[in-house]
Amino acid sequence: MATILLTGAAGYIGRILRERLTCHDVRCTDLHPIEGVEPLDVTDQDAVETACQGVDAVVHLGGVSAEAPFEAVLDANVRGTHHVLEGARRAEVSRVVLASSNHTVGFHSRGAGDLPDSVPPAPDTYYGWSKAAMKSLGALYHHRFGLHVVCLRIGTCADRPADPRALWSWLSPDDCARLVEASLTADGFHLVWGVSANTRRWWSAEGGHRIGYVPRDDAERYAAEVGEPEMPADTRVGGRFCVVPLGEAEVP
Ligand code: 15L
Repeated sequence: MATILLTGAAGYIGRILRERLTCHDVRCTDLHPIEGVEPLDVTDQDAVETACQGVDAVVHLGGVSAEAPFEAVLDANVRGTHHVLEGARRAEVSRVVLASSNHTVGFHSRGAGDLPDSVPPAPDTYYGWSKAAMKSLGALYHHRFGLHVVCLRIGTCADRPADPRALWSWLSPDDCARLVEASLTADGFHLVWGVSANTRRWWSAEGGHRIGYVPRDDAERYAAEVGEPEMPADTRVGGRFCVVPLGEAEVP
């Protein structure tokens, strides 16, 4: 059992982890608190450092999770992650798990063989760019200060796949929790695709195996209800993020 600081705990993945990381002492925080979740603004360095005191690990989900104006992702995602890594270092927290995204490499296309974990950045949005910056900040804090950092390049985390793309990009809620559990014991710096054991997956499973992540769910069981992709299928990692207007937040 570990004491974990969870940022972004009121969001969708936050709820998944609150419900599943029950064998740990999880300190839940969010910019917009709800019942059982304390307020924490990751753009406030002092508040983040205080929240890091006495924890074994930080699981950092907090920030902007879709395309947004440049300044918004710079502040919440890049500065916020800097504050988390710096807070962890100052409070002597040895482990940080960072929620990154497939949109860091959104312009890579499907080719022969699985897309490796080590594929270079090719962000599809300011959002994807900010998540790539988070990853390199994580690497900096690992190399400089020896923090154990696992960066999760999350696909489509959802209760079930909702469209043909998710038949390969889906990360089930249970696999999401398995991925974070594995990340909490991995030493060193790792960048890992956050995806389930989907029959149609084309993102490498190697990095996941290296940290002991064994996904169990497969989007294929929903294939009939989701339907097949129209031809020509979009085979870029980022899907529609490759064409959304740059820097414009989507109206829900
Ligand atoms: C993400 O990074 C987003 O946060 C999420 O809303 C989805 O769009 C997901 O990627 C995806 O690519 O499906």
